[in-house]
Amino acid sequence: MTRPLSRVGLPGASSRHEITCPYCFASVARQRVLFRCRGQAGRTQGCAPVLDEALAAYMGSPAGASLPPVFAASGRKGRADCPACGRPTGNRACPECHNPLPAAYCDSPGRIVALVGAKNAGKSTYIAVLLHELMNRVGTELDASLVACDDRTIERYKRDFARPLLEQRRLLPTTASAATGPREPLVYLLTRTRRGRFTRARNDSLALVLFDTAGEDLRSREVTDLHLRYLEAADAIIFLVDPLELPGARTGLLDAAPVPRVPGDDPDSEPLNVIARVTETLRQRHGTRPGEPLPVPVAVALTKIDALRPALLRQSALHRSRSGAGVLDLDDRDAVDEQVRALLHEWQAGQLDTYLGQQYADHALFGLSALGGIPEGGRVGAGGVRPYRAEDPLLWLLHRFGMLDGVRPGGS
Ligand SMILES: Nc1nc2c(ncn2[C@@H]2O[C@H](COP(=O)(O)OP(=O)(O)OP(=O)(O)O)[C@@H](O)[C@H]2O)c(=O)[nH]1
Ligand SMILES: [Mg+2]
Ligand SMILES: [Zn+2]
Ligand SMILES: [Zn+2]
Repeated sequence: MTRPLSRVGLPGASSRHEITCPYCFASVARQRVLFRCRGQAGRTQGCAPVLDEALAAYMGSPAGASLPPVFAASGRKGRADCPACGRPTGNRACPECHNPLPAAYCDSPGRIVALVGAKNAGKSTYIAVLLHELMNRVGTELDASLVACDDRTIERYKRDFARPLLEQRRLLPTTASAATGPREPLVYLLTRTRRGRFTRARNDSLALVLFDTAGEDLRSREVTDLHLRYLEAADAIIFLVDPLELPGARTGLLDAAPVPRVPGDDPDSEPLNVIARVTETLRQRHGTRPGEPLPVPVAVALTKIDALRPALLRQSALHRSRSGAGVLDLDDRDAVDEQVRALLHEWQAGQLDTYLGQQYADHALFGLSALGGIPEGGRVGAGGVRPYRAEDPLLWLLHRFGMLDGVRPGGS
């Protein structure tokens, strides 16, 4: 049983009547979602595959786009009979791009999380590690399963993220601009079992859509059309900031850390300018007046904190491991938020915090490390990938989405 989540104050979340396609980000009325014939299987008769032109256009090639036909039908309980062959089907497809919309996605509120940050901020590495954490340690802790919604997501996660980084321990290549070819989001269904003391266990589901943007594409105002739609559809934003890019952080870095850029080198890639461009895009969609804060929650995370001198972290909240098990520890949250704010100000990057406070109704600061150590020679450091607090931004967002309780262990 899935329960509709409360959507109080959360914009963009698909309403009861509309869903946002996680592939083309079109907003479509539920009754417009198409069905796709199940085709021939074994000895049962069904429609033969034909070239699906809308899908081929989306994928940029006819390869893999020959499938049994789609058709419109009102459908009952998510099923309809194919008008051509009469076989019942429960397979759904987006009316715009014809990508499969898994039943679970149609039934659960989809939350599109936009992951943005300058070139080299650590976005791709973060996606690889965050998903792995959710499928393993953090998933267990939350009593949650993370399941890919389609085969392409499984394949792409393995090929582009898990195999190179986690198995072969090679750093990921720079993400190619979306202008060079179609790029697809990774679509997962996160299902949490919640056990009340006196109530029956209940499952809450959330479709999690992650899109790995190329920092390159966020440098200019001419963002691609797909990016624009992705940002416009976002229900939450994770904004990654590389502390090595903050000139003021230089003195706080380990000697082994790469030398930070010269300030003013490439103003387009400065964190503040990247977030300002994203913010402008969001403003157009939400139609807010300039002084009015945007309602989309923004998690701002300093990446690569393994490169900071231990002295900086010793007294710090960031130094502790998160204690919560299946809950969001709000005391810890406040302490980390304060700590990162102090670091930003110390590094003359307080502007970033001030700007976010002015533009967004709800932003929170984080510090994390996806790799857990400084890489060497294009490879992950000797100890392997040892993420640290990588899940924090997502836990906060789950809390915001009403899927994770917040507690104050201090009891206030
Ligand atoms: N020390 C340390 N370095 C990291 C970490 N994560 C990423 N890096 C370094 O940052 C580099 C860039 O990481 P990516 O994940 O490719 O960055 P990106 O934001 O996807 O970059 P683009 O695709 O160009 O936009 C990596 O090659 C690593 O050298 C981390 O947790 N710790
Ligand atoms: Mg990348
Ligand atoms: Zn058919
Ligand atoms: Zn679509």
